[in-house]
Amino acid sequence: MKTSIALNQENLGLMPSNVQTPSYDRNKVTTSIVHIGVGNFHRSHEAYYTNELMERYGIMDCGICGIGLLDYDRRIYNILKDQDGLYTLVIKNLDGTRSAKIIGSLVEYIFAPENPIAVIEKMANPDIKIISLTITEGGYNLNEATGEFNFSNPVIVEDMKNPMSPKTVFGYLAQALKLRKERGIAGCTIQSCDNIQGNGDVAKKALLNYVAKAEPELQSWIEKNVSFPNAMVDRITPVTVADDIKNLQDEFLVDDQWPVVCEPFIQWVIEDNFANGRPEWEKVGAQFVKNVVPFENMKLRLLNAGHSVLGMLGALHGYKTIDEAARDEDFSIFLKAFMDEEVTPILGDLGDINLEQYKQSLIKRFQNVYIKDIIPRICLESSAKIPIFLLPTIKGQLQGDAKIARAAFVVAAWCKYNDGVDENGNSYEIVDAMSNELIRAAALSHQTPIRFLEIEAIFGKLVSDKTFVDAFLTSLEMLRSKKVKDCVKEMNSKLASK
Ligand code: CS2
Repeated sequence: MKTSIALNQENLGLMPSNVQTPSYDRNKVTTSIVHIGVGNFHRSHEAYYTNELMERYGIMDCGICGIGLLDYDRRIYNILKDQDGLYTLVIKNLDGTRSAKIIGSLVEYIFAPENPIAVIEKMANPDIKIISLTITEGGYNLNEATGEFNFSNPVIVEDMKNPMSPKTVFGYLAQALKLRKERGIAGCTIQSCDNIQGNGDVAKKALLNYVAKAEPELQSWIEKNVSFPNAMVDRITPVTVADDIKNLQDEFLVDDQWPVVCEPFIQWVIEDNFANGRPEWEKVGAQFVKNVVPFENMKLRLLNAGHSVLGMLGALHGYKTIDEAARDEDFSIFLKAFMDEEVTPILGDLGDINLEQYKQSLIKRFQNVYIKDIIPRICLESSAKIPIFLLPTIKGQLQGDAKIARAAFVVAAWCKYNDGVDENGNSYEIVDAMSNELIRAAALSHQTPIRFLEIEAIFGKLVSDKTFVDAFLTSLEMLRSKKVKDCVKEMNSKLASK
């Protein structure tokens, strides 16, 4: 048996021919992007697009410096240090074939807890034109229902007290932008790559809220010199599991401690609003448009919400992965009807987009058996996801023809999900910043079902909408007396005739 080759710069030349390696000289790459949150998604998406620019067009001035803000990031920091910033992207096609590509665009990495000043200085460096973010849906620290910045968050309190050793993205951005202002350096773009409606607007709002209290004299400078483009980002990127590491060693002889696996599909639609220039990502497939709203609506409310539908129903049933749930006929009928009857009516004018084709392609993507996207990844942090992915659909529908039965059923399934045990009696952990509140509300809902909807930070005023509340209560009662699959079958046949 051939031995696998440790991934690092020196060994790139030893990689077998079925592994694509950077053909450009990484020493010539200069850094103009700082990225906060180097998780799997950043590595399958922005870093991939940027690598393609280097590889196919020899554009070398868009290297990325990754930043790890959290103690949790220590592992990726150590691995990337060992591997000279290199990692493998394994693309898993629908027909079961895979390709392995080593990505070289990540050329620096700073672990913030060890060196906060280096991070601030890097972000303030005049060569840096873009600070991009994947800090998750919940990372913007805004209350979902009120939209207000949460100043009582203990890490925010700490950042206000110790501005030179920040812990949060807002603390870092404020200090770095302050330096740029003081030193007369041009502004930059803060580019959110998170799954949020108006992600640029949200990033701007959160930062300006923070700055208004922490560094008030910086506010107007930011408004004049920093831009926050909105964008829709898409590529299904599951959690890396031990088998992925082993398969990469067996099939491609690459010994990578943390490769990334993903689907072949990729999309990035960006508002062309960059304060200090940008890479020509359009050369490698990104779309620059004036208005990203239709694309965001479509993606968040169909793909991401579709994931939540399959995730919640699948978790109760005891499925482990999204493809299992998506290949369950009852669930897929339910999902398609949810998309057609409850989401499509509120999407409005999508211009040239062929929506039917998009929905069909989503179902195929969900069913990709090679992706093995685990259901716990989809269900984690639902308190930050559901208000973005699903509740806008309910609110939109309530103003129109009010078809919300399936969406309300998913909210009820989420309530039941927070009991922490599936229908086979297997328990699982609720991974969520609001887990205590969710678990408590779900427990109370056994006696008084509406308690779940009383979590104001999530549902806001929806608790007083009778149509929604009735639909939720009917669903929860059904889910607590029957198996989820039987409920779904019943809903499929009952609602089909309407
Ligand atoms: C998922 C997303 O986290 C989730 O719930 O829906 O991570 C999804 O896989 C990506 O947005 C795909 O682009």
